[in-house]
Amino acid sequence: MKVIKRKSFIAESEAEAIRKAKEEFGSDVVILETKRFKKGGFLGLFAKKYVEVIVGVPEKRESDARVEFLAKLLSERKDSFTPTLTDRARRPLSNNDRIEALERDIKEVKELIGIFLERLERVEPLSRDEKRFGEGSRLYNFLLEQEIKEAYVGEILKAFLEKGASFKGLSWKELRKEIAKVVVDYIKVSPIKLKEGGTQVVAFVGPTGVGKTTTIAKLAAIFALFEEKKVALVTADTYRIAAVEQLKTYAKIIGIPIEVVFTPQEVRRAIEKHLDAEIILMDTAGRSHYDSMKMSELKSYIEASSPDEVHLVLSLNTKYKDLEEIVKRFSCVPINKMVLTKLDETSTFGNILNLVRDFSIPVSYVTNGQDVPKDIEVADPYKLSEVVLKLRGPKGEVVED
Ligand SMILES: Nc1nc2c(ncn2[C@@H]2O[C@H](COP(=O)(O)OP(=O)(O)OP(=O)(O)O)[C@@H](O)[C@H]2O)c(=O)[nH]1
Ligand SMILES: [Mg+2]
Repeated sequence: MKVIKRKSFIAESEAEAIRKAKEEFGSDVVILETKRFKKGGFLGLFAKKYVEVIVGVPEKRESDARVEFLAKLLSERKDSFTPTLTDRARRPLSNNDRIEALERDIKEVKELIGIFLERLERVEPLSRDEKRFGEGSRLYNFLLEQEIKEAYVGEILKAFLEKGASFKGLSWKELRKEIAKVVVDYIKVSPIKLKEGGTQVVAFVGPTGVGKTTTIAKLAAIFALFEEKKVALVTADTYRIAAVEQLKTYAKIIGIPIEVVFTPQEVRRAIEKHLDAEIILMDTAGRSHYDSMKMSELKSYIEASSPDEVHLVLSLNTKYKDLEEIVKRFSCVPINKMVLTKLDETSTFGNILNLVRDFSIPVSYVTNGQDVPKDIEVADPYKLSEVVLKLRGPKGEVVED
């Protein structure tokens, strides 16, 4: 054992001196020498007895540091790794259940320890701080910087390690590619599905200014001009005159019909008028999700049109707390897909992952600019996971390091 520091502690008893030493250096200190002596008094009388203990601080072994790191990781991540433990703890259990649950928990913990020990064995030899865990630590911080929720960062790393993967020997880019392969499983997508011989009615809802009308114009152009489908537009976005004109202009350029409706009853009639279309795209006025009057008005429009799909349009340049609140409030209508807009106006894409994990709503399209019809893409889980990992830019272009 190598001692890296020595220090002397003086007290009235040996136990007291050792206590002081442990307080300063932790319980690993080793006693190197003990000396007793007297001090004070008069002519050798009444002198007080003292003990000097010289302790040594041993160098931390690599394995100790690893175990310490492991314990820290396990305690920090315990909620995200083993959510079932807390769920189970909530309901009353019979004795048999308890034993079974305990056995399961022990197995889980053993597995986790196994994974981490194996993983720690493979990392660079421990040196100092940041460098200690090589690219693993860099990756952990990088994922947090992308504003992925901490619990999901834990989940991703756990899934990566469970695949038997290692951080060692991979370049920073290769490592992110491997992580993208894990993230891809979380990103569910579902573009508009057209019916065989019927009309697919698709409504778009969302907060003000997120890009609903622009997205509809892009989709209308793609379906009508590129896919040669019969398209009709219905707009209930009559809150602003300019909004109606905006969509009318696009309809005229594309060469498709548009109905402007002012009441829920009119929506039904407008849809029935265009049942020969293969797809009807319906625009709605942007609503502040905190305005409950406007939200219930939106609900009656949606109920009246009974759409096959309702896409919630969300701008990715919104902070996650607000996105969460928007999804919750807009859930008063039956949302089944999400359009993510303005990817070109943000620099972190972790919210894509947070949204799909928190709400299990698939992404239909992503938009990345103002140009109609160019700046829209069908959501692709592989591309999106690479966007999250910064291997691709917001327009899907491969990023060269
Ligand atoms: N940078 C960028 N701008 C976009 C994108 N999509 C839409 N916009 C712009 O965002 C602004 C608002 O777009 P609209 O389509 O009018 O938004 P909306 O949701 O219909 O707005 P309201 O009807 O007022 O609720 C316009 O200036 C669009 O050009 C996008 O993907 N990227
Ligand atoms: Mg609009």
